[in-house]
Amino acid sequence: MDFSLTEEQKLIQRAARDFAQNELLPGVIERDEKQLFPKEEVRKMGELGFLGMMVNPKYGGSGLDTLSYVLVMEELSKVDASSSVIVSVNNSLVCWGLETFGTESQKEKYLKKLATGEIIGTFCLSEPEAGSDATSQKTTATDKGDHYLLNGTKNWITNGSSADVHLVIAQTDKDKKYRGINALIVEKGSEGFEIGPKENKLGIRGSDTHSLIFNDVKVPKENRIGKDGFGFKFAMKTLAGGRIGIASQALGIATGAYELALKYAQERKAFGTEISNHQAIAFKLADMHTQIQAARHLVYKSAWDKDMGNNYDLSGAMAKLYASQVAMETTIEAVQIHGGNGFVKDYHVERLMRDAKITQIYEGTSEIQKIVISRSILN
Ligand code: COS
Repeated sequence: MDFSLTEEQKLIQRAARDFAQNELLPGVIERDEKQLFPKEEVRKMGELGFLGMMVNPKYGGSGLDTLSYVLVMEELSKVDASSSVIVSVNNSLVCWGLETFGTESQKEKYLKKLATGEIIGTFCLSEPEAGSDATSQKTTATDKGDHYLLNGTKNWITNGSSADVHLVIAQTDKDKKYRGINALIVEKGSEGFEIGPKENKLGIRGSDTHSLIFNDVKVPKENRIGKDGFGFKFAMKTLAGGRIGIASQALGIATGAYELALKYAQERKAFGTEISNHQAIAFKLADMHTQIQAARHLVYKSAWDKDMGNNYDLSGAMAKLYASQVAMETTIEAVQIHGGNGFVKDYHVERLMRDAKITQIYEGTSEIQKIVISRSILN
């Protein structure tokens, strides 16, 4: 058992840390306040290879392992979870899904641009009435011979207005239930495709979250991913890896808040000494550090499972469940340690606390992770 990072992984971690500190930190409060999409920052992350980290270099990717991707997610998320969710969706859901299950021509046409960050993508599964209950798709993809006719609405779509490529899950044959669901590649600008208003969110406010509306959108058959009826399995398999990305985002948020709290506690004085000398604060720091380390082991283990070719449904679900809980608890404590300053935007911890909440919700709520985990241990 070897817990050390390779030299290459350390270099990648350092590059992400520097980028987060130098490029993401300066504008992060303003982007959060005004809900500004980090367009320029995303372009730079594309140049650094962060948008197609695990994609084979022949399709424009960086060809790295999942652990390297996790390390980058962790560093970006310490500072700016809005930027890291863009990275996570593009890498884990869009690029991975296309590279693993797409045809050669789909990879040539879409993956190359997505992996370099020339364009970004979305993953459209959730609907007004199908979030956790993902088999209940109301969006339809009616088979018209050489194309599908897509109708319906998708909700809470990350990168909604900024993406050029959308992976849309829709029901083709209702009688076949989840075996009649397909995954289709839909291009921005297709006739009948409309972007709904931007959501005004509690956290990750720099990422653009929209509803996407499809009215008789013609999608060529060659844009279907996998065989007819593969769409639900495509979504499940893709989300299993996505959960490792969100787990690493949660880990980064927790670590970012902890590091700020640790520094603050060693500077701020009360009752004649730094507050870190008070056991009430020191014990909080001890708990935060321990929980974060435990979360880190779960997250890295799930990445390792994926890289080793092991099944990672269980380890990814456990990593997401636990890391997101740690993110929530740690950020609340970080605000508490900061006292009045914690309630003020300039100190960053209140934003991290707001950002943490979504990690318990998207790409499968904590309750869904418990379904996945309990089914796995009971079967
Ligand atoms: N990998 C591959 N296949 C999977 C899978 C996985 N991780 N999870 C489920 N499947 C397959 C099952 O094997 C089954 O196919 P077969 O009958 O051919 O074996 C099919 O998918 C249906 O699975 P199941 O019967 O378990 O479906 P349920 O309706 O009971 O739902 C959960 C299972 C709850 C786990 C699923 O609906 C889920 O993950 N929901 C949350 C979705 C989500 O994350 N939403 C957030 C939106 S994205 S931000």
